[in-house]
Amino acid sequence: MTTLVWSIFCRVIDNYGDAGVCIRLAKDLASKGQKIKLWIDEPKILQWMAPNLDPNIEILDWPIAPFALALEVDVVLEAFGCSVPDFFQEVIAGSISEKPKPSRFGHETGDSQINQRIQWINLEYLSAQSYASNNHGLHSPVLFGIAQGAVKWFYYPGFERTTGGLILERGMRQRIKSSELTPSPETNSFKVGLFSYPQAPIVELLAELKKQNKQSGTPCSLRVAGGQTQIILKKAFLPFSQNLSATNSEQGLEINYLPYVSQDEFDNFLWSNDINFVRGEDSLVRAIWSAKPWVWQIYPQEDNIHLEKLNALLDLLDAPAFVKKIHWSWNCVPPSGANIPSFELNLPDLGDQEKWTNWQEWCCTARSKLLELGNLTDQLLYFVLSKRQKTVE
Ligand code: TRH
Repeated sequence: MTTLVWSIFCRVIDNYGDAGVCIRLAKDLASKGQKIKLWIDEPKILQWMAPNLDPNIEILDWPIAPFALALEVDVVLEAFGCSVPDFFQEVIAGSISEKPKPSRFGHETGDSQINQRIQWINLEYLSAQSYASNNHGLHSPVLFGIAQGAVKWFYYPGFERTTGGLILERGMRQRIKSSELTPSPETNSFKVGLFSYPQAPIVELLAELKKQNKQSGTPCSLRVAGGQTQIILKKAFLPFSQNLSATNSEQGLEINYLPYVSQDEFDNFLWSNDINFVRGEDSLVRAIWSAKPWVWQIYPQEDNIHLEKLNALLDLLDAPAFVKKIHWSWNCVPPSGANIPSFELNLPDLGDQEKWTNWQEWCCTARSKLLELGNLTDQLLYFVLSKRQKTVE
């Protein structure tokens, strides 16, 4: 495989997803022999998210690191429309050359074609909506500004063959295969992984777990990933412990607060739970690969447009009606944020084996379907190499 030098640009906006996706992509590209320069405006995040990086990945503090370091570059990838600095746009535009256009018979025609040696890619947000398929792989010529004359390609991750697919990092297929051969041992507790936005009905989830524990006698353990949810939960848990004057575990509901951990440990966490509440983009994909029943909280947007994105995924993966209902409950914002009598999380009863098996089987089917898409990284590499062949060779 040709080794290319990639400059990946990432701006951490308000969460960890942008960095999470970029670092996953960087790691997977590096595992395929690619050389990566990751320009990131909050490199501190990587201390916990991605310690011990491959030496083929260089982390550069954007915009502090001198751009001149970046003159050696074959691919510029801007994540989620983060706009590469002017300096890079100039470098990209500088890589454009005009070549005589050969005819079908090999001789020159007198016409010329524009060649851009540096491939400029915009990696888009993940969506199951049709625009991902419709726009994937399209290019847009830059009509004015420093990069005038250059071409930018739009790369859409997605859940269909007509998109760029999902990152399926090295070793994941093997991990999935082994898990299918040796199903996880039966335990007598119910482990719930929680990684959510503050808008999630967390108090209701607590109430639900308490109810389920009372009905089934199964001890429940809520394992909360690092972030704001922990603060909310600590406050929310107080009324429970005061009313019941008992310790957490005596109540059959244990709450564990996790520190921020590396992506590898985060993935192990998802694989070790019986159900995962995940959010955003990257943790959703990792939960899908684990095939433990998952509930996705989508990044909330104005006018509820995010709900269209949520439904597009549930429809595309043919989610059972009860799984859709749970998603709708989990994604609605309760007016007061407190216990609302009419609010139902709609989780199946722990004793309802049939429903849990249905859910589990649906997760496995969805995973198998998505595994068929192949790996986003391989497709991206192929995409870049084919565009490059047309321009460089
Ligand atoms: O943090 P997120 O909510 O990110 C979101 C989404 O990407 C969304 O699409 C975007 O618009 C918004 O950011 C700005 O959730 P996500 O996508 O699951 O990313 C979390 C990343 O953090 C993921 O790579 C896993 C990683 N992580 C760890 O590695 N360790 C941890 O302890 C935790 C809590 C997270």
